[in-house]
Amino acid sequence: MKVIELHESVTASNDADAQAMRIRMKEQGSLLINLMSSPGSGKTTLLGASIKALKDEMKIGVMEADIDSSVDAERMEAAGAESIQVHTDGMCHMDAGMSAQGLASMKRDNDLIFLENVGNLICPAEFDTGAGKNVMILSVPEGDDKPLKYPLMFQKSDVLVISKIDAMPYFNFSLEDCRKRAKMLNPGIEIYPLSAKTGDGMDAWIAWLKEEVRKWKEDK
Ligand SMILES: Nc1nc2c(ncn2[C@@H]2O[C@H](COP(=O)(O)OP(=O)(O)OP(=O)(O)O)[C@@H](O)[C@H]2O)c(=O)[nH]1
Ligand SMILES: [Mg+2]
Repeated sequence: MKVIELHESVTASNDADAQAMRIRMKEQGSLLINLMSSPGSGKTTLLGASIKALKDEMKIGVMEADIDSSVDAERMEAAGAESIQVHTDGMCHMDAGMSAQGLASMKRDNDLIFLENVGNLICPAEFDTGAGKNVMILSVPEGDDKPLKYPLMFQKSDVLVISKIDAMPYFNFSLEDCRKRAKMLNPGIEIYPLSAKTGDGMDAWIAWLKEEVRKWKEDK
């Protein structure tokens, strides 16, 4: 398992670096998806199920960003993706320079690359990683009020995945209230409620991924 120790980017121009990276990734035909959420909301589980559904149709890479350990990267490699683990030197987010350092160590041109960002709903939203799409996950046990408390994350995301919907009977979670609150902050946000455990709602999410990879390659 490849583990890369990252250091904070020296450049002050993160937005420019991120834009340059998006252009490079477009030329290469690799769609980078930045996946953000609280710790334990189900990022790695969703990635495992997505890799299983897509690995016969496209090459998939995963960059796992954590403060320590390589358990998630090992799970992704076992699922069939090219997988690298990056350690963020204690930092609670990834930025464009850090993503570029991680991507440089991938050995093949993947069609789809997931960056599993460090688990929290605050700092990752503040830094453009150079990804083509930003996806956030909110799990049912976290509560439907989170758009009110962490607005920036909802504003920066193209897609909101509401995960663990199989747990809905045990929590006071209103899909409708959550949807309204997220749309108020970001009218264009697409919302996919699903359970990676039961497979409920997975088809729509997988269809979105396929379509985005197709568009990313086509609009070159
Ligand atoms: N009931 C239920 N549990 C789930 C689902 N998806 C994930 N889990 C459980 O949630 C816990 C955390 O899942 P992970 O996929 O490791 O979450 P993560 O967001 O990658 O966690 P970090 O990387 O530590 O931030 C595990 O116990 C999973 O089995 C789901 O759809 N339903
Ligand atoms: Mg994880």
